[in-house]
Amino acid sequence: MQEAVNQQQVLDSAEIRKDFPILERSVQGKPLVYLDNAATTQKPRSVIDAEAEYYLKHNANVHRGIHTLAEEATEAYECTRDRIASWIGGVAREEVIFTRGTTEAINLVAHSWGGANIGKGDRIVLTQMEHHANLVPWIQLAKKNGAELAYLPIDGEGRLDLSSMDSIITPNTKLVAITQMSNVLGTINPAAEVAARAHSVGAVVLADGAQSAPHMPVDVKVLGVDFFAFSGHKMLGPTGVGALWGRRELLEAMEPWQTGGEMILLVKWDRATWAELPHKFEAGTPNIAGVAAWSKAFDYLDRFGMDAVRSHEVEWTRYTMNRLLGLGFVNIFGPKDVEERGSAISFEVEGVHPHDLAQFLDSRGVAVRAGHHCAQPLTKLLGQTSTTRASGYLYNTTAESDRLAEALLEAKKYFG
Ligand code: 7TS
Repeated sequence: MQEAVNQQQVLDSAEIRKDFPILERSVQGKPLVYLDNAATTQKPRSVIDAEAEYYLKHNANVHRGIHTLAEEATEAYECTRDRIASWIGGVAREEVIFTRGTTEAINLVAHSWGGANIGKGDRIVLTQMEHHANLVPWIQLAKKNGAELAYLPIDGEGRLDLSSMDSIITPNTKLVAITQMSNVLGTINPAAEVAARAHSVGAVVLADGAQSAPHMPVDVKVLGVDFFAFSGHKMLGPTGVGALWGRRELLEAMEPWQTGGEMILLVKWDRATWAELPHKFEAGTPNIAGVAAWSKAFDYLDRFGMDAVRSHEVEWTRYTMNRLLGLGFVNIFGPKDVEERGSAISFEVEGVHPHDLAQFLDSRGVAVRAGHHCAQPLTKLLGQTSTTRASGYLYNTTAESDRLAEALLEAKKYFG
């Protein structure tokens, strides 16, 4: 898979799989069917090699030493920042802050922007389908600063119900934080529409892109949001790296969240001033190897283009949902129309507990996730304590969906 592929071409998953060494392994004596991509994706050899190559040839700390290795390390690290800046719609590189992932990016905004701008009587609006990463930081902030929380509801098919949006996003709303794609329901949210309403009352908008950035084209300017958070490990990159994009005026006005080395301009015994963006928000030694290798994940996805990745997943999701529904005992949560959703398919099998089911599927080599998927209030709203989730990516084939369906049939017989 060395040459650029025509972006219109449907992806050749069989060929793509050859770039992912882990997909060749067996689990419980069966060829692995990896369908836990919403939790984390597998890595192509180019990403794995880049991380090793960094340690083998370039390892040094960034932004400090005036020696060749330090310059190479800094260049590799900063090169990924440029990559991200263009990848999310051509923003300024200074507006891209490296974090450990989506969770840390949202915590940064909650502490640094929220702590200073959300006070008593102010409102924070979220949706009923948020991952805990875009829920708990706001619960904590609301508690600390005396703000109130309100939620945009979901309809019976797990789509955002915007009919009451104007009465929920009130003039005292200071922040609207929504996921662009649900990790449980798969729902793709009309973030731009919500952002427009939020801005009309002067609120700031954060989009959680943990599930959207890996699976569809993202342009933060088209979305019209003010902050955008996402993770490297859900898009073929290493674990422990992620990014926050924020509008420059907001970032410049914010106090740093973490303080220490790398982020200062001047330090006296009793005070300190801060470095320019983005360094103000990057205290301490970052995951340099991870950031350097993340750029290879962008290279990999760019061979196909995100339109092609999205098209592949729409077809894979359509096939998989039809296959599961065809079994007659599977109930899928979230939108039925594949154009309205991503490839995370959460479901219940009548009479079988999700944990038992996941364990049974594992015995057949099929990796899925069972649980509340870090969205406890949503899972409860769906009337469940947990669900089973199969989630696909560009290397998943319909033959694997058949393996999933066959294993579900066996499980139903076994437990039924
Ligand atoms: N937001 C959403 C929508 C997510 O799906 C996740 C992770 C996060 C935020 C947090 O990302 P992190 O990289 O900081 O951990 N979602 C999942 C999942 O669905 N199963 O495992 C992790």
